[in-house]
Amino acid sequence: MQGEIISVEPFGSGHINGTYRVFTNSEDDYILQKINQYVFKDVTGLTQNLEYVLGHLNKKLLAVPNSNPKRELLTLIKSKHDEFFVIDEAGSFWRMFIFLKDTKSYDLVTTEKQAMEGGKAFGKFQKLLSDLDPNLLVETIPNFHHIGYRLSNFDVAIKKDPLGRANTVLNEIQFIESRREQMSQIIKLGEAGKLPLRVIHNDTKFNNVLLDENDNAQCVIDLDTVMPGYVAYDFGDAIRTIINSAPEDEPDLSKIKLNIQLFEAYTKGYMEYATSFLLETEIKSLIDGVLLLPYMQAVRFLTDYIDGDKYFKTHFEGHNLQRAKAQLQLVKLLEENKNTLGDIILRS
Ligand code: ADP
Ligand code: GN1
Ligand code: MG
Repeated sequence: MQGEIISVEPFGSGHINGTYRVFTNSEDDYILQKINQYVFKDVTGLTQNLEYVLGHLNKKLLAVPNSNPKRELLTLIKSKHDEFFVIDEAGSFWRMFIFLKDTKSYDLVTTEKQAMEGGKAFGKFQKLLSDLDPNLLVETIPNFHHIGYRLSNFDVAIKKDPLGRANTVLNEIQFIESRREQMSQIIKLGEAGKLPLRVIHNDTKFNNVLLDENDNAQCVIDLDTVMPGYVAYDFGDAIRTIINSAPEDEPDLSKIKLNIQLFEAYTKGYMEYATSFLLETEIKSLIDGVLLLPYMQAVRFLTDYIDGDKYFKTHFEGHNLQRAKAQLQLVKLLEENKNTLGDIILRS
């Protein structure tokens, strides 16, 4: 780290880690993060993944004319003890990245340009990692996007029901139950060997890509879940946050609408990179990811609500329930428009 610290302030709207901006009197500011150890049990494995992934991306970018890894990639800072994290007296893990100045991280996408640039960023990210051996990476959160695993956690939460909340969400439980079978196509195809496991990002919500001051793609961030998965997971998770014209936790369900133009723009940007390496079966699976990811997200939010809000940061009582309801509303709208969206993917 360069320079003297001037101040440290909480930063961003991530749901998992504790994130701070460290202002200094040098050219660089820094992002300081307290890693959430309830979520990430193996911080050493996670850090090793980061080193592999950033090392690989750096090598690949250096071969691209006019690229600038310091702008386009996260830079992890080493501690005095030559490690990429520091453990405090309480046993908490902290780490630091260079703060990428003059960038924007959008919770809500409003223009086709932003959506298209996001698509390019995640398409390029997957493409650059398509020759990294997935077996080198540890699963930082086992079964992260395995819908069967998520539904079995949901079942356990309902059974234990520590706060007596399950009875108050019977409609939502019923909605989830009625779609159990149809939401398992991707995992079934994957387990049957019909979809390749690749290195994917696994957390492609739009605020995990930084755009520059002109809304051009600059850097993909939040790499803690980069590990093996199916490409449809990344596509669906990004679309979940782009196609919805309302925030992820919108309380007024009538405000949740699909913005098909933004969907089309993201898909176009993504396909610019993805058509060069995706198999036909993967392209066909993308539409299933579009329905699956908001469904899985609703299952995860509702499980956490029933469990007593232990996983996601919440800002008020009932926040996870409000998030789950909004995601389920999004699933309803996506189901109604599945054919239109599927056609757009196939012609992009
Ligand atoms: P979480 O896992 O909690 O989502 P993130 O790593 O995504 O944590 O960081 C939270 C937010 O902090 C991001 O959404 C982004 O706005 C901001 N951020 C993270 N890293 C950087 C960085 N290197 N430069 C600028 N902003 C960053
Ligand atoms: C979390 O870390 P963040 O806020 O970018 C979560 C994602 C969810 C998302 C929902 C490690 O993402 O899986 O999709 O919240 N990350 C982890 O907003 O669980
Ligand atoms: Mg994040």
